[in-house]
Amino acid sequence: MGVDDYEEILKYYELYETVGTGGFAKVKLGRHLLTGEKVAIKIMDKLALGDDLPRVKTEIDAMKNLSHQHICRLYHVIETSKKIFMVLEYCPGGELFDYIISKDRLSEEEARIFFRQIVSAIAYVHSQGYAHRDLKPENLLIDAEHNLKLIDFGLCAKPKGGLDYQLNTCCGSPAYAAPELIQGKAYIGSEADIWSMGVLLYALLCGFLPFDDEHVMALYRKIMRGKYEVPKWLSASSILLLHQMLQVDPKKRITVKHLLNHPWLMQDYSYAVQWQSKYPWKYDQISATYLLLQSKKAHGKPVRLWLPSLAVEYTSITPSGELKSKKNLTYEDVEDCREIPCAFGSMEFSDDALYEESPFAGFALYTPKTKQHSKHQTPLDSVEFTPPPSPVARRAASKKSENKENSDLAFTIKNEEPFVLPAPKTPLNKSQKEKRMQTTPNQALPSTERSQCTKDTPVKKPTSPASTSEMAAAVISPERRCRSVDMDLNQVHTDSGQKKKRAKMFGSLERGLDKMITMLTPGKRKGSTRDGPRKLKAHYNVTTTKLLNPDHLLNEIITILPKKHVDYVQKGYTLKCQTQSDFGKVTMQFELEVCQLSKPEVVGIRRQRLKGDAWVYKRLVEDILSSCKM
Ligand code: 6BB
Repeated sequence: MGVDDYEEILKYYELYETVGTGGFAKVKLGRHLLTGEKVAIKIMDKLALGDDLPRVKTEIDAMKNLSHQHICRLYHVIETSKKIFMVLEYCPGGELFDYIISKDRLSEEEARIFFRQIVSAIAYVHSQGYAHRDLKPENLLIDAEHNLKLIDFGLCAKPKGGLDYQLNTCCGSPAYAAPELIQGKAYIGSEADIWSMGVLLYALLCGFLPFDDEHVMALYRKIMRGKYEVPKWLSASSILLLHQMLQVDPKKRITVKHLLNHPWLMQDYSYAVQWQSKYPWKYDQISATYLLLQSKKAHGKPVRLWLPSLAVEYTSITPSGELKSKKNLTYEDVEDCREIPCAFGSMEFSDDALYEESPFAGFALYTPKTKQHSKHQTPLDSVEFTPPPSPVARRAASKKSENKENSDLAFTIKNEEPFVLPAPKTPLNKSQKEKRMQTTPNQALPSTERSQCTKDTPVKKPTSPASTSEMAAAVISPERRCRSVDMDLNQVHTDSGQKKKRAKMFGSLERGLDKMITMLTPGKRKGSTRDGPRKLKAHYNVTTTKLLNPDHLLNEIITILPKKHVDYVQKGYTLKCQTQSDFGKVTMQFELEVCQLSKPEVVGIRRQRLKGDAWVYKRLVEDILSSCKM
């Protein structure tokens, strides 16, 4: 894959680790340069998509039309000659599926909180004429506020005559598919969604599926019979609701309208499920700015923010959308302006000097150092336009004139002349700069991770720049912003891995050299065994043990994995695991990481599924962990 494809996304975002790999897409975490906001970026390779390309178009079209508090937001779509990038809302809580299995099952009260949000999302989706057709706990993510966000609209349908029109395509995951759908009959999309929601509610309340079988035909027979086990812990009202949703005859199935104020959903609530979008368009300063910029763009004018008299005042937008200006700038104010987007006029000061290491979803990245503000100053933290986290943003803004047709939003200033940014207080000499180049920011990752940008994201070997201009180019080069941690199959501990290993020996040699450079370069090595395991907080993806020695646990897991036919790559205390079918197809990818917990000071195991069937993964990980002495 060419450099150009990633260069386009790297103009606006920093890329971090992969959190998911599907059949044709991979999801990476990222950060929007201008705002510093975290995002998820779905990356698809057009060639690999093949016949699935229309599915991506369906998803993008649907997500552009749907805007709801329980639907994952689509912020940006970038298409290059080879790739499609979808920039999506960041949901650090991961999948609802993992949350359920971490707790075995949810209490009725907790299931109700989540299920009301699912009903809200689906009532809205149906009101817009869509059926989702792939509802399952893997497609519901948990955001930072512990709210659910529906994802994956690739299989959704919007029948031309409305949702009452029948559909024919059999799609979705078999375990959640309605009986009429698997029989190949014409079906109504909204009715099929209600069935899937019944299976989902059952999974929330029971921690396992109502219809399950290793063999698809046997599974289909169970679904068509519609008989499921009723565990003793289910309340009478839960049993009734499940019965109303899991009706084999779609015409007897409850509708979403009747779910909104169903007694089970109303228990402990005084109001029906609110399904209307809470993201209405506001007619305030921010919306006006957005609409006016959009109109400028439509008229072929450069898309810029016009900040009047910037030399003597700077303007910011408060959280309420008000414009705030600060007159009579002092030298310190100008210093502060380095950190607001409108002021990126210079590459004079050292970019690296502003950055320090901070944890990001378990991996290292760089955020601007917080500046100390004297009492009389407005702290920039309170300003809506907070500093973008990267030198790249500054370059993007200073390159504004080159970028006219491509820029969605390029900030500029009206009068740049008097607005000269101060040089760094202690300018770095060339050798100091070069040192920084070698040690930051990529340094914070284990060497193999750094070198593994190669798989999808091209990596240039960092060479010592000869001049300051080369230096600037190196500072903003894409590879420095790609901290991918993709699995390196060259190192997989397996027979099939051995063959690939030989085939890619030269790549490995190069990586070995890289490793050595890292070892000889002072600096932090996250995830390296010498540093010990990472300290993590108790989280639902972390299983606690009674053990105190992380190395014992790591060795224990390493001995178990081959017995369970799991191949792995070890990176410090992280085991990147995968299973393969008899034909060598990768069926599942997941990570197991031995970590240190505090209070109680015990060793834990973090697990994360990257690819493969969620329930098969659950059984496998349970099997591995129960085989370990812990
Ligand atoms: C998304 C996301 C958004 O992820 C494998 C598939 C949004 C993922 C996320 C996360 C963990 C930590 C931080 C953020 C839209 N479509 C797909 C998405 C799919 C993967 C989820 C995890 N399992 N935030 N995050 F998942």
